[in-house]
Amino acid sequence: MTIEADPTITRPRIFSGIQPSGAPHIGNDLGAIRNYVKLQHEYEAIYCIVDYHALTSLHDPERLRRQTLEMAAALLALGLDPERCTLFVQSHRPEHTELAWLLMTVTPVSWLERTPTYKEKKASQPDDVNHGLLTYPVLQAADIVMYKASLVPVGKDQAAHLELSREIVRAFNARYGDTFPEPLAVHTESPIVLGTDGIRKMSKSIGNTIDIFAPEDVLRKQIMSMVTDTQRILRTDPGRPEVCNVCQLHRPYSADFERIWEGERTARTGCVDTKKLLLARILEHYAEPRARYAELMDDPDGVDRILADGAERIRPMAQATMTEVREKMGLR
Ligand code: AQP
Repeated sequence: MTIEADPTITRPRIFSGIQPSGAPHIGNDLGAIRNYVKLQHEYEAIYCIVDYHALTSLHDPERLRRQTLEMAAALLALGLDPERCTLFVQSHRPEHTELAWLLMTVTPVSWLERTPTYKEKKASQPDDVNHGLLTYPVLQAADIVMYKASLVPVGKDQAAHLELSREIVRAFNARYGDTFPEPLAVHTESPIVLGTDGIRKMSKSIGNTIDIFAPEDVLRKQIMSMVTDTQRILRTDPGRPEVCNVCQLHRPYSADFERIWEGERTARTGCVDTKKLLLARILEHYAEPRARYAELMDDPDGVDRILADGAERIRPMAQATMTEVREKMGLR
């Protein structure tokens, strides 16, 4: 079935999930969240804070509760509009875990064992290789197909997971008949944002982030500690903006980034100047969201209401999918 064939779908649907790992960093925003905001105007957009996924690594109940609130407040502060999109918490729609179980029965274990993230997590938390780490991509596939989403705005780091979702959809459709569309990833112009080390992707677990909602002194420390062009030793050495992560980050935040790059190339400006300017531009860019985030964090009940409304709004879609899937799989 193509998504156009479903009469309940008026605009193509998109879905994306984000872990409640606290307030987001600029990699989350540049790689995914700014697409969430943009696409809510063009699509029927559903966004989910994936707390079940977070349980595979986070076992502190208070922290999980707080971080879920922080992520919700952050997404709203960055521009998600509950009138234009649906924002909800994964565990508020228990259909997700039921569908994940059903999809597991069409997913060979070998597909899951070869997932790069599973291998990375096994190495990074060797004392906690829980079953959820292995089946994480199946739950992710369930999240997406529950709403028959055709597009998934994500960063490039999610490419392998999305490909696996497509394989799971193909396996299900082949066994039980056309049911789910194969989801396609949509990327922003910055699909992989490098961290402050300038080498690895910006990531909370690595600790190389620039945190959008952190106090100004923390942001200053994060930006001033960034690794620049390692071949530029002296202040008078010409810089190479193509390889300097500070220069690269000016591109999304500074309309005059070419002038800034020229300053680096000619050694008119030094790395410290370029970092200070980046801090100023990032603070300017996020001034409104930062103020709005503080307001939302002061009103947790208001945020909870938005999340509860979201979960309720999509209940009929989730239930319709489960009825169809149970029927097709032969469950009475
Ligand atoms: N560095 C990045 N560049 C581009 N996109 C990124 N995303 C994450 N990091 C980058 C995208 O942000 C969305 C949410 O990702 P997530 O749910 O994995 O959130 P996170 O746990 O906060 O992201 P981290 O910090 O990257 O997680 P860990 O520490 O687990 O490595 C996704 O669409 C992702 O692609």
